[in-house]
Amino acid sequence: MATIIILGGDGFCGWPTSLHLSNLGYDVVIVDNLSRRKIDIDLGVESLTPISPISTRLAAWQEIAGKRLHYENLTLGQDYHQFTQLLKAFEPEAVVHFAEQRAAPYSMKSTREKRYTVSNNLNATHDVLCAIVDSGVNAHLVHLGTMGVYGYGTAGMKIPEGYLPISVNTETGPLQLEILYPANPGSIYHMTKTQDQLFFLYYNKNYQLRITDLHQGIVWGTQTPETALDQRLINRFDYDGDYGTVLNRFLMQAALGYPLTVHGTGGQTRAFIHIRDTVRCIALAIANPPQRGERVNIFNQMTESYRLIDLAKMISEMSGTPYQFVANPRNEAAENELLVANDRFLGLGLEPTKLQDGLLTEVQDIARKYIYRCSPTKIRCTSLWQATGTGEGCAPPKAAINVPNSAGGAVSAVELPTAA
Ligand code: USQ
Repeated sequence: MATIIILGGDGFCGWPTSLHLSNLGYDVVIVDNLSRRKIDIDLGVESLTPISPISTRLAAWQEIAGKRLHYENLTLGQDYHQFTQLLKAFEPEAVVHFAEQRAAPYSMKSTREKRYTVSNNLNATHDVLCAIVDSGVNAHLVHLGTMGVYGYGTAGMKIPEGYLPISVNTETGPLQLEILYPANPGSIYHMTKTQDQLFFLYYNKNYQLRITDLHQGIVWGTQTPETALDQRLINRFDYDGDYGTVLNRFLMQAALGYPLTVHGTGGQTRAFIHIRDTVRCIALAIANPPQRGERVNIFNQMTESYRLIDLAKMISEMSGTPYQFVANPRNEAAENELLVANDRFLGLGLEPTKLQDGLLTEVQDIARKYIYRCSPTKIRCTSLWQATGTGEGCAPPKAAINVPNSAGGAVSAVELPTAA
């Protein structure tokens, strides 16, 4: 079967995708410089789930599935020559590109993280495109983009899949056009993804590269059928204020009895997708490539939209843990409506995993199982969007809460916020 190169194949979306594609019969080559693991060390935090070293992961998959994952430790955006050689050696059918710094709060932490996110993400994406042309391979590039390229105001319409039909009044009459939906990034991270879109537009126009850009919503969940096969294959679960995404954070906070941290009014509406659907969408995108000469193929990779306060209430009722409103550290609209077109994946046969499908409990069970690994001091979001922040970020009042130890028996007292 064909070879697929997965850039960022050790990360939260990349690892389960690597296993899923390997399970489908593709020969999978993972390229990853383990930067996500290094950022954990810098931040002094770990995935809630105990992830294995990459060598253990690879050996476990070979033992369990009988399939070999090839691994290369390269830094995209720097190791250009090696990457070009890799493309020539494997002649992949597709290159799946997850190799970008993916956390908005991390990208807003300080000048250092802003500069790292911009240089890492933009150089990586450009080198991937340039190397595909340079090596002469006919690989389809599948890129993990974000719903955040559209911005999170109220659009006043259903957000289309990438392209917006417009009508312009000219001297000779109305002109119908289809343009890229206007970019409206909400963070430095999101800005890099909007810049990626222009790289794609150009390389597609000038070199006829076949490119699919997936505008993904907020991923929730942690395990897929493949990562659940063995403890050594477990996927990461980020809960900290920089990398944890909202739904997983709420579920982890609920497991800890830490009042759920709703930023601002909770009137923000966001698009969501379960990690199981992420990997299925990537497989569908690979199986349905654009033709040479066709414009960049854009999908909205999301399955449902929710208002944050409704999520907080749902999880609070499920768990008995209260929610609290905390000062919003971000610069974002307090409230927005969100309607998103996602017909393209549904048309290709995606059967969406919904919040109501029972998987919330599965995620909560995982959070409960590994809650002893959490550092309560890492839960607060401390990354402020504006240089002159409006105050305390999300630093609510403190109270003692007990965190169970791994044996589930003895407890250790720590300082945690109370509900407002
Ligand atoms: N939020 C809270 N409480 C928290 C954490 C977050 O209310 O404790 C709020 C945020 O203020 C924001 C919303 O939840 O309004 C979403 O935040 P998030 O951290 O879950 O998601 P975001 O920063 O947008 O980024 C994540 C991924 C990113 C992906 C993006 C998809 O980290 O890689 O591109 O989701 S999207 O949001 O659709 O652009």
